[in-house]
Amino acid sequence: MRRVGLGNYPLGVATVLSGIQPTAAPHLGNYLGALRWWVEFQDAHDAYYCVVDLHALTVAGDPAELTRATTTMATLLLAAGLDPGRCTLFVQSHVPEHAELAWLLECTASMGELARMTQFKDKAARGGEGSARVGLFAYPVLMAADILLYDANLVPVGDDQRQHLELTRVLAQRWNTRYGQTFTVPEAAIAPPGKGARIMDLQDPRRKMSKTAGSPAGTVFLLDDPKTVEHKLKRAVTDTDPPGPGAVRWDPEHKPGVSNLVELLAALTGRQPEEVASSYQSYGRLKSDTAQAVIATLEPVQKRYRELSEDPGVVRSVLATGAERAREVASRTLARARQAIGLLPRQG
Ligand code: AQP
Repeated sequence: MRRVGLGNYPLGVATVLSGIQPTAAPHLGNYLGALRWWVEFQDAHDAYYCVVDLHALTVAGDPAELTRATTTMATLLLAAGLDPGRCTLFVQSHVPEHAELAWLLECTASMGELARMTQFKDKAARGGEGSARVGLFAYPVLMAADILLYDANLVPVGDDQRQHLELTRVLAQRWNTRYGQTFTVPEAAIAPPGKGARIMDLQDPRRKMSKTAGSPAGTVFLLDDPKTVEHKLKRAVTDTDPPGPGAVRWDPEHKPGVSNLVELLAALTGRQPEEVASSYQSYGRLKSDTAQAVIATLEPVQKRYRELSEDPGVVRSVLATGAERAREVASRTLARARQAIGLLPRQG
């Protein structure tokens, strides 16, 4: 991850956008790969963050649950440190420009490009490609619209979104070449290896931790209580190497389970994974220290979440203000795009 205020973008110069799907409560992977960077970036740049409820429609779900999960997600984002005074937080569907720009971009993308997206292939494979929703296929284009509407320079995401970000860049460049300069071409801001860019499922460390595709026992949710966290970490899959020097090391290819625990502890404590690994000889102590680091990180977030949940009006008002601010920017970009592609301007 580029340090805030460094790299190509000095403090205050970049615009940042990122989103999260309210498919379920967020987990440690979402937190370490994305959310904690969102919190950091809000102090350095002009930051827009959204709960991408339209994306959640790409897979089956219960309508009442979606409504609930959208509020829970927004509340948790605030509890995790987003401050509406320092960033714009909104719900994607409250800004209809996202869906309209997605259509214009769908007429810019090709079937072949979308068919190559690994996340589509993985998710479609679960229920059979023929019955996968068209929205699941087109979802990376909606994501491109989310980003391009705000002229975002930086998009803090986990490693699983790398391919979608590349598609966004390709679509922006193609559009700019075809119709004239319209969009800013964004860059992904992905944590460096060993810093939480891809946290793996504790029960199946070859698969990423996921809200919907992971195993419940292998996924630590931000609202898990301390006992549940301890239990999940204690049962985390490691390997059968005997304890001793070198048994604990950061080697994601050969020791995925142990490396995942090392990476978790490193990311939570701001240390290097190699340094963390070198201070352990047994898996038991690594697991219990990792559990304690997770609990210490989640405790203040959960406390703030409970406080915010007592007055849902506060969250609703943050989202209403956020949508208004977001629409001001999004409507200007959409007007630019409509004009560039030749749509007759709306009167009035
Ligand atoms: N395991 C992960 N490690 C690090 N980062 C991760 N992210 C997701 N999983 C991990 C990042 O979290 C942000 C929000 O993710 P999302 O809601 O847009 O959906 P996703 O990428 O598809 O993640 P999930 O948790 O697997 O959700 P579902 O099950 O709904 O598809 C993104 O920046 C993502 O990279």
